[in-house]
Amino acid sequence: MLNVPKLIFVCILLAGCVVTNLNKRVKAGKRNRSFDNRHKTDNELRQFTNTNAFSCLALCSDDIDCRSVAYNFIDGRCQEFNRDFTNQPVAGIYQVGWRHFDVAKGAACKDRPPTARDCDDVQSQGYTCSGVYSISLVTGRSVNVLCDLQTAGGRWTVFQHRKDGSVNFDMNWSSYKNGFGNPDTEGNDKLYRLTSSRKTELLILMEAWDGVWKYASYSEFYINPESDKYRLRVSGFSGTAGDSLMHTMSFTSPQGGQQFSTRDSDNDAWPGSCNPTYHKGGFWFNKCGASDLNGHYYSSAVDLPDSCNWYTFSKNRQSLKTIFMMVRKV
Ligand SMILES: [Ca+2]
Repeated sequence: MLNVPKLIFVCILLAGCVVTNLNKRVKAGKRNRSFDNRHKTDNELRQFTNTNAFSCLALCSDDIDCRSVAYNFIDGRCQEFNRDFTNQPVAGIYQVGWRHFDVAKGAACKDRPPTARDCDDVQSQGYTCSGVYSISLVTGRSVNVLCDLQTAGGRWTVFQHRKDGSVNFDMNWSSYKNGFGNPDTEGNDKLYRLTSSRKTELLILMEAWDGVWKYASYSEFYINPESDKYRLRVSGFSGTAGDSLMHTMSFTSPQGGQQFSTRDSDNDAWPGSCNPTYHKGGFWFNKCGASDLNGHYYSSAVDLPDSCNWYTFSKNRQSLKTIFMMVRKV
């Protein structure tokens, strides 16, 4: 007779070893034991069959919108979810074999390359941990930027990040030109340098207050120089969060795309100034009412026009919990 209990015991050990090894490679796997032997279907993104624990976690680590996985060590099924299991009520039906893992993306790194042009260059030098790196956009001058070296192949230079309300984003033109925070906004001058000399794509990752992550991806993205008020040029949308930037392109002048506006520099298409009448922060406002990822950070999902929001995420102005805006060369 097959020794089933022993087989399961070996499988459990094996899964543990795989996850331990995987931690070194893709920062995967904080085990959530409260979901052991629970089969969940809510928040499922996709499902794979005939996987092992290693490939299940690796698949999630590579997918833009995956935040956690469930792996069934008996039949090899792998589920990806668009939220993690932290602070989530135990749900699903009882089914033997399931193990759940939150997939951490972006662990801290200790080693840093001496010089790098951007996050793409950091990764090509063999560094694989997401975190803050020093890069030189202009010869002889270094700036600290956040690099995402894991999402969808990595190589991303993060130019805007919202994570809490500690940094005021309702800043003036000069602050948005030069950047502020540490380093929460790189500033439009650096963004212009990053996007003007080569074809660049844009990825926006967003988390709602219920823990759900969605993304918006644009295959081409750049901004014009300050002389044209950092006019937005973007096209080629794909993603799960909807195309909220289309609004800023849809009423356009022949130049295409809106200019950047702040509370002290009204370049929007509305007769008044969108900030502060409707919005906060600096953004490529059109005739107001559009999404604003630099809006006021509320500590809950309030539905207000001046919040940091992405309208097509949930068809309202709900303030988002986490935002990453990042670019990489195509
Ligand atoms: Ca105006």
